[in-house]
Amino acid sequence: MKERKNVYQLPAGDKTLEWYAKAVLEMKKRPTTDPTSWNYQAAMHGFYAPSPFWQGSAPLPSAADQARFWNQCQHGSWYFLPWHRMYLAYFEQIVGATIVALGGPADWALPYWNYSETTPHARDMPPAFVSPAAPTNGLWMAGRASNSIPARYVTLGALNTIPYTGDGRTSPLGFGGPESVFSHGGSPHGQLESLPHDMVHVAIGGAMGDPRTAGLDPIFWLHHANIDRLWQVWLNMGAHRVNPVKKAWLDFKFEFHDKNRPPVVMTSKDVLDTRTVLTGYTYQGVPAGAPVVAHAMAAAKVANVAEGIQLNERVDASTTLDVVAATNKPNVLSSAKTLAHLDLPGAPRTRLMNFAAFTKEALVPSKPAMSILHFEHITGKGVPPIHDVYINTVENDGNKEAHYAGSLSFFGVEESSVANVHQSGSGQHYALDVTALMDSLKSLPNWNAQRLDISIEPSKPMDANTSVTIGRISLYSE
Ligand SMILES: [Cu+2]
Repeated sequence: MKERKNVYQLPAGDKTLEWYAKAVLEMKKRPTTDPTSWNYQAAMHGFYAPSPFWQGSAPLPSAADQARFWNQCQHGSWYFLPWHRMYLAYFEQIVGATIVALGGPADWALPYWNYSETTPHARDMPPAFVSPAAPTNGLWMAGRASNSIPARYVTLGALNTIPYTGDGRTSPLGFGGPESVFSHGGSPHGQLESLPHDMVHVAIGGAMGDPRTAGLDPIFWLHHANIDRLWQVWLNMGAHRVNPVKKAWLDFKFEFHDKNRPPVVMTSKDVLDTRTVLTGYTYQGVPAGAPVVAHAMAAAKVANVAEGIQLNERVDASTTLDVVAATNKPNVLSSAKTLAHLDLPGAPRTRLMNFAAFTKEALVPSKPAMSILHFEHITGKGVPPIHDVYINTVENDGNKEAHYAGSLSFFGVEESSVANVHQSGSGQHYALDVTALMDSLKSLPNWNAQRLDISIEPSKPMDANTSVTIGRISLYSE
């Protein structure tokens, strides 16, 4: 059993990163046609020949091989977590075999980067990935935009999400993504995928900022190990946090290559327990095993304290939502803030009580109606900056942060804007749960029940090679 360790808690003199760096350089020597090469492994996530990051990668495998094994990454989908777990498992096996061939230890495991920790420098990329800044350092990557992630882009509110699936329209948003077919986008990203996953990609930028090049950056794999770890953390919190049980999720087959290169097949069912994925692994500090189910609030609180977040449960997975307002023209984003507004239908609706299920909770009449703000048909070019969304800042009450609704990463927007074998080209879709924010804004003196003002603000200037258009902004509510 391997243990994937916290990269910032590796003991002095530990060789995990040193061996990783050696293996990366070794895998980079292999031709792109070799499934165990650095390029081939990255291309399984995504490949885009015109990208500067892919220059010099020829000769390439046959078109048939590319169609079968490349561009497989699952985003905006309930397969996001299991697909990336499988992908990491075979990658770790291939790196491990490379390290053994180089004379290294047999128990190498991928470390994880927990950027959400409150320890100093947790949000800085581990130093070994930054310096020396030279191609001789297997962990360094040219073209990154930043080596540090702003705090608001690594928060873990996703762990509060109860249902695994959900699209924020017919149901609340899900932790792991909406039910979908084999997918590259188009449907809203799951809560964990939106934040912190997408944000970390775009905040680092460069190759990491685009799914078609992200796997080329050695930090990608430590980032995804952390996302994979958070899946287990979420399950361990219990209180109805469970994986899907539908056969469409459990049995869908994905193809990879193992360390000996032949194709192998895996399904979600094969990766439900990390201890039985290939030779098995656990995460340092995270109990593995069967998740606690049904109101395990004590365990949930312990897990939350460990992750440094507040518990704010929503167990109402059966809630249905309706669109209550939408914009009627697209919004083109720029380096200035973009203002849009929604005409609301009037007085806020209050949640209907189910007196058949008369509980302590039902005695509280003021539970706010769930409200989800959707950004649909997002198309664009390049790697645009993360944009922060505020509601009703026109009130200018001097407390802007109290109006913060969340952020939009646009991770993969260029790819989603073009129709191809995997997607329609109808663009991306993000959804922000604004239930608590709307509830607090309603208590402000200038609340207008007929109008919601939305401000979309770039976290840094847009450069000339990037663009984003949001086709429609809509509000769904109970
Ligand atoms: Cu990713």
